[in-house]
Amino acid sequence: MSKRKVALITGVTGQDGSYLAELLLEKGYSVHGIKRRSSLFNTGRIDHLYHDPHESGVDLTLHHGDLTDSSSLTRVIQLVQPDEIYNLAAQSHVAVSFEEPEYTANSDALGALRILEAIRILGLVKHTRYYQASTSELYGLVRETPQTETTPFYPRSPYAVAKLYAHWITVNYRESYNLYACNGILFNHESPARGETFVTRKITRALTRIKLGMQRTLFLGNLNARRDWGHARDYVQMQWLMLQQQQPEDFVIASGEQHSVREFVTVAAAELGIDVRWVGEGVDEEGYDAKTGALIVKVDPRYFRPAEVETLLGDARKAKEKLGWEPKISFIELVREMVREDLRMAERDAVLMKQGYYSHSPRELC
Ligand code: NDP
Ligand code: GDR
Repeated sequence: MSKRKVALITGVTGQDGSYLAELLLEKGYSVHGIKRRSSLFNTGRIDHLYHDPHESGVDLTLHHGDLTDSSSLTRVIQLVQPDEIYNLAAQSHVAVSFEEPEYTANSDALGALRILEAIRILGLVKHTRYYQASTSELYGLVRETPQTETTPFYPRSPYAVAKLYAHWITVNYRESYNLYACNGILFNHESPARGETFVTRKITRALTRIKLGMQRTLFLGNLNARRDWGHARDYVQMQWLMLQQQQPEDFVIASGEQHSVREFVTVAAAELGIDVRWVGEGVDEEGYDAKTGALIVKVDPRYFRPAEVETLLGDARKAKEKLGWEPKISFIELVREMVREDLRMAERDAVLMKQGYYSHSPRELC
């Protein structure tokens, strides 16, 4: 009988970490995850996968660690001796990276280096395969459309610059030490588990609350930004596939379809029966409900970024041709699922509010 594979996921408590852990458990892996110490529970996305360690048959084991702390990373890697490491952990919010540039560099750039060095120093180069969560943000000020594996990079935020280092150090360890290491250049991917301050989730959460009368207005920044949005469930498949090949390579993962932030609002609102009309052209236009005339979307310049990535569109032909990968979940299905899940949560919150257990809707930042 072949030995069970062991995977280590950094960022297991995040959106992708939770979908990837689920996938690897389904495939029979023994899964280990690194989580940060937090003053509040931070395992909400993986609680359904987790068993009390005192129970038998535990498949998901969590370890405390941090990308900024080499000692914790080396300790966990030595203990776990993983066949595969998926480095998904990051300060992943682009706008926040302008406010915390040094921390972002430490975790997102040097964090990758720390893991690669741990693999090397522990003598695991021939044993362990490494996946780096690279990003379409590397293209930034885009030089060609659509973007492929050979499109030049031009990062536009401290986040993207940090990820550029992580991308190239991964290539460098592959070339220098013959490590099986891959970059997945993933375009935006969303789900009901998306963090609440990323624009898609911010929109579906706010519109469902507006629908139930719990919120009046959704404040957004650049409505004209265009993104290639896919579903996280499709994209973690590729993260795994990339580590199962003969030779390590980098791949673009994208849906090949582009929509603006404004379109996302319109589509999500339509799912809820809200008919959003836009006042005028340009970035300061605002959206109102055609039935009631109430202002639903208002532009707040606080959400503009010092340097913006206006447009991204990926070409995942290499992934399709070499790995047979294609996304299964369409844009409209993605929006529908996010709206449905947020509506369910808004309904639950509405009940709690009515009973006096919950009195305010948390402020949206980012
Ligand atoms: P999330 O923000 O949802 O998750 C990030 C994870 O990293 C969380 O588990 C977080 O822990 C953890 N983390 C943050 N900082 C540290 C640190 N210093 N040490 C250890 N863990 C840390 O991101 P996603 O799941 O959306 O993205 C996964 C990865 O893919 C990220 O690296 C992101 O930059 C990258 N990426 C994402 C894309 C997307 O569209 N989603 C597209 C391209 C790349 P906690 O839960 O405690 O906050
Ligand atoms: P992004 O995602 O920066 O592409 O990074 P985000 O959803 O934050 O922004 C997408 C676009 O929407 C515009 N926008 C707003 N964004 C936020 N967050 N809040 C707003 O109110 C708002 N209004 C307009 C933004 O300006 C931007 O143009 C995500 C992250 O997951 C990264 O980790 C990942 O690498 C990239 O996707 C690919």
